[in-house]
Amino acid sequence: MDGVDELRQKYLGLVAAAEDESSLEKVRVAALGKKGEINLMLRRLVDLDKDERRKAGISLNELKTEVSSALAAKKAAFADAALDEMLRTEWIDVTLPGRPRRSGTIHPVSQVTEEVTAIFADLGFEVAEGPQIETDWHNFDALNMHPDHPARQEHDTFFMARNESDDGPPNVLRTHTSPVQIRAMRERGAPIRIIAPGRVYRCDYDQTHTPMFHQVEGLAIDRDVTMANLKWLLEEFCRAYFEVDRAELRFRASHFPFTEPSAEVDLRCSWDAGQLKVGEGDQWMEILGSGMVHPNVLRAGRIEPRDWQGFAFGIGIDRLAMLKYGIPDLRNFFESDLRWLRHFGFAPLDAPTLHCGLST
Ligand code: 2NL
Repeated sequence: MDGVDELRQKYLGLVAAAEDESSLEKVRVAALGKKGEINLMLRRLVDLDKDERRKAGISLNELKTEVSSALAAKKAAFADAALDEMLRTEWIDVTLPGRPRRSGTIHPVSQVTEEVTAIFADLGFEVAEGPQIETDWHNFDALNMHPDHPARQEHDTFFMARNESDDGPPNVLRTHTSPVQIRAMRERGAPIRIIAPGRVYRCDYDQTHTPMFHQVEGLAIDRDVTMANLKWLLEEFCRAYFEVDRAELRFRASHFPFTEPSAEVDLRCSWDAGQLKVGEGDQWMEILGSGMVHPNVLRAGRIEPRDWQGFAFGIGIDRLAMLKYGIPDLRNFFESDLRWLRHFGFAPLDAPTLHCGLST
């Protein structure tokens, strides 16, 4: 049969010349496809006589095999080249230093909560936690604030929605962390030394009030705890928190329903050019409220007032943060402005401790 050699030359040439997989596929179809040239020739074998047909059949099948394997080899070469190209371009140098990536920062409120916790932990206080949605009883009655007590109105309480079927007063968003301490007294009994830091809620919004803010309360109950112990403790706290050698406090008579007697506590300081200095100067700055726990509150905590006594105090965390870190406006605290967070935030891995430094 004529033309087999020409076909061989033609298709081996085309395979060799193919520059990519799609042109190679076109060559395959032209040669070996159903209507490809080699198949057409195979079909024409019927026109030949027996001897010719046998010889031509053999050589056409050889041609077919030869072109097929040339196609397969070329295809494999393309795949190898593609892999080489990938290995050449898609590599990474694992010895390069990491790219500096902007990470988040610790919010001043979190930072100060950690600082306060570290200081009181060092002074022997455990951290207590409790629910932010409280019963009316835990938030008010147990703290010697009866339903018609005037201080209840001052608390600007957020009330929870109530099911029709419930009777009794609705639950509230806690207006202070005192209910945490009520729960702790009832669960653990006396003696007890705890602080309760956390979110509290009051329906109030202006330059110095946000509807959610942060408080840390402290409670120490034992046989013979007095306000002298309280004053020492708070001075130690102020020295540690403001990172100064000296802190002087002044107790001013006050009134809270849950303490008797009660004192508001002022810290000696000076303000020079908007800069706060603690432990010197002739100004006084109110920083917290405190007192001896009212007997009714001890009883609500299932602690017998004839056997036990103790002090309690409450500090605003947000204001502590503003004072120490020179943050001017409380409202920015909860606006989630990334520029503010980056400016006033703290490095994520610098946990405040007394031995490594609270704020450095
Ligand atoms: C303030 C006043 C205060 C307390 C909180 C308290 C808690 C229990 C019993 C008695 Cl369980 N007292 N807490 C006592 C006095 C004052 O906070 O002006 N805080 C910013």
